[in-house]
Amino acid sequence: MSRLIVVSNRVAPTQEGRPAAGGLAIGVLDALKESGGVWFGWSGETIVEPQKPVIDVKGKVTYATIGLNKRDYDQYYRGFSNATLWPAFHYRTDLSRYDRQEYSGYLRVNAQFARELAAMLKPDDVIWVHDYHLIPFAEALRELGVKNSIGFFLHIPFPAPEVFRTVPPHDALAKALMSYDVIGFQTDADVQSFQDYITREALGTATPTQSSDGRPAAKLSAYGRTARVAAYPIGIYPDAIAEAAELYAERKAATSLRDSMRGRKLIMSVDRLDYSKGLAERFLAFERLLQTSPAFQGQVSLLQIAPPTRSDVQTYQRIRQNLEMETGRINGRFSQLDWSPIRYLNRKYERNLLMGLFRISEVGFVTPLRDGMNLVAKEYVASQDPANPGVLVLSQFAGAADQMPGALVVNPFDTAQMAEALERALVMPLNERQARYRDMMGPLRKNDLSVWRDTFLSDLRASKAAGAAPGAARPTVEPILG
Ligand code: GDG
Repeated sequence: MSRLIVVSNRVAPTQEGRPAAGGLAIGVLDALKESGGVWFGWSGETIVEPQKPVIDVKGKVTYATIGLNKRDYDQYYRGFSNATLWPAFHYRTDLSRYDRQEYSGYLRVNAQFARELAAMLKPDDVIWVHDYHLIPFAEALRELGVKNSIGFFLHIPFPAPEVFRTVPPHDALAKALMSYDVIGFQTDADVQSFQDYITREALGTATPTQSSDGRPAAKLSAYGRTARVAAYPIGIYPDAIAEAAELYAERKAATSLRDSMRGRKLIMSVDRLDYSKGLAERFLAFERLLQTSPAFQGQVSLLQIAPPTRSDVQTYQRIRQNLEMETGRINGRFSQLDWSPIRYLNRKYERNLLMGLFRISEVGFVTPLRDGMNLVAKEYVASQDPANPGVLVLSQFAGAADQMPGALVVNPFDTAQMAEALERALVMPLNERQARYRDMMGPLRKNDLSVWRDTFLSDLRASKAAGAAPGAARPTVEPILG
């Protein structure tokens, strides 16, 4: 089998089993180990002197990581990726800013990464690029003469064309995406949005076709290029999570939380501290529950774990201040001498422990305003005790909503509806909770993380057989994006 080259902004920790290694890292690593290959990306470090990629070989997998200088970090990562694309793709056009210099930096880093990777490629390598930081990566490789199959998976939503058009270089970004052979999205709605842009704005064409496993896909043509697009909803390994949850629910950290609840019920949320996750709206819904159904006062707490991310981006500092204020206000309003309604923990926890905490909580409250998929929703369900499962309250704007038929689905902009769903979840009879849990575990097992990875990779490998001519991966021209 040809080698797999994975390219992502951050490369997962090279030591397996470390708490930081999330599901995605594990899923991608399995594939790399099977076929052998390279994982290439930013090291997470900012550097002063330019450097070549640092190579770390572990068995069949080579990790190649490269530092970014301060200007590249500011323009490519903090700027265009996280202050333009991330908010716009999550429908927060009010928070999305555009700066030409940052966009140039974004193109420059993509071109630099492409040059470094091109030097490492073999002609039949299959390249899988991840996420919004790297949209122009294939185009930059093609400009260097690379002819290998290149696929792209977008982990975040692809917005409706009207919203995408608010990003000034939308046309260049869509054209760059069309340099990939296969473009994968989380949901059918994301595929449709991209297809709508290509057919309506770029005046391209879309022909229905099928994925290698018979699922619907489309062949898009525009800008003189052709690409296949389809939805590949990312999954988890539910049985491994269930096992970890069972074990960690009995560890000291989880049992002391349970003891501290003294028979009260627990609603639990875990999110990176991000405005797309709807934390403030969620706190308001919980406040409303306490206000409209006072019997719950003193009887239920909301545990919100929110590790900070991108804390040097200004909008992230503002959301943190706002949440601290809301927590203080709500706790000040309702706390009793021996009970406070919200426990807000602004730090990271070991992943397995989170699964244990999910297991001992009665409600999983997952209400992003927009989310590509949302793995926490899936992890919450997989962590439950089948004999006494908790209830998932889930936003209709998470990609996961399509796949979680047993969830209480809510609109995160409707505070009253969220409060009602919380109440319903807190009093739901055991037989209904069990039925809802079973309705979700079946699909979670059937579409686990290996299905996501294998269907994407088999479509990518098939795309080569279907047309793209294999060629030498030798740089033939200088990149124009210097
Ligand atoms: C992007 C898209 C899409 C959370 N806190 C801690 C911790 N986590 C883990 C969770 C979960 C992961 O991080 C978060 O994944 P999500 O899917 O919920 O959200 P994003 O980080 O925004 O991910 C999203 C995803 O990519 C995959 O395609 O689903 O839509 O936005 O696994 O458990 N892990 C540890 N400590 C924490 O405190 N170790």
